[in-house]
Amino acid sequence: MSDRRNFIKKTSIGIAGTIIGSSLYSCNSNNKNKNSMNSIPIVISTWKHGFDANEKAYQIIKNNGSSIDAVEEGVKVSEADPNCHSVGYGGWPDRDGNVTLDACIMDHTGNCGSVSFLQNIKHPISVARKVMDETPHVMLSGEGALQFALKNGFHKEDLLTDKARQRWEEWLKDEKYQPIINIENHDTIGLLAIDKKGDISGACTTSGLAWKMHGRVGDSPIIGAGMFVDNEVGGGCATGVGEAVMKTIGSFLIVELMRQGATPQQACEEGIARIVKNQNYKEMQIGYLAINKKGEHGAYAVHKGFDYALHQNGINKMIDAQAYSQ
Ligand code: SD4
Repeated sequence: MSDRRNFIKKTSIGIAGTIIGSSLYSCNSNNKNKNSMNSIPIVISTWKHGFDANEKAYQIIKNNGSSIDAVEEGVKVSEADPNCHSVGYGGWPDRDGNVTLDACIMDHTGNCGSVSFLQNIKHPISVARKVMDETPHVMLSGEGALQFALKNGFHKEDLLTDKARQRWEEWLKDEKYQPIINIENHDTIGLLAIDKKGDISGACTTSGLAWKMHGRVGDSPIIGAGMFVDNEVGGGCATGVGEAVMKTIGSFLIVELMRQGATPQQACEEGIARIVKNQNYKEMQIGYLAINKKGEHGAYAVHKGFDYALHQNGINKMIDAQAYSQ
């Protein structure tokens, strides 16, 4: 027992060192987000369209529903919205004109499911949920994910809207692949929720970066990169250039930092610090959200312009995240 105590003590000191170190990279390092309260239930999600997703998720929780149902139904609102250009129906396509979708979901027991490179299915998050609930696997991809979806009652649909097709045709004129900060990649939804019982779940769903190579998969369906929850600790989710998040396993990192005592805000700032340390952050946006078991939250981005929706104490509101680069 005393050995274990010593181990925990040493580990905490190690991690505290890491957090202090992060302030070298992150000039805005705060212990706590000024909008953070410790109260549950809570629903939090990325970007403006998160507002409507939060409404749906909170309704479910308010009516004594579970966080796993809340996160799935919440992000489905964005998946069905043709004006969300990085999620589901209406998403900008890859460089060959295909809308390809990535999604993952995780519940309070650590169970999770995911789909990647899925085409023609409007609600990839629900296919991910089916993978979680009804298969021995975590992740299905491409044609296999599509066949699984069709066998489970999902229908094929054309997800490329006229607007997305026009935008793609414009892009074809000079075929320049360069994600634009807060513009091309501003729509992925990551949503985290704690229900009345205190159980934490998360979901993340996207059509990925516009004009990506055909077959490219980002962070959003990767458990631990695009999203991760641990019911003892909290949850994290990511938006932005997925390659940067995958290289640092961002959401898992955030949850592990909170496990060792970081506040959600410190954890998000350290997540961004790990990215800006080694990567050309000037050209890309990444935003993180985190919640802990108490219902406190954190948010941080590489650049200004990342906002998120917070539903807590019965009020749903938009908040601008702080950023590393001013
Ligand atoms: C991706 N992370 O595919 C996603 C894109 C995104 O807001 O988050 N857009 O890399």
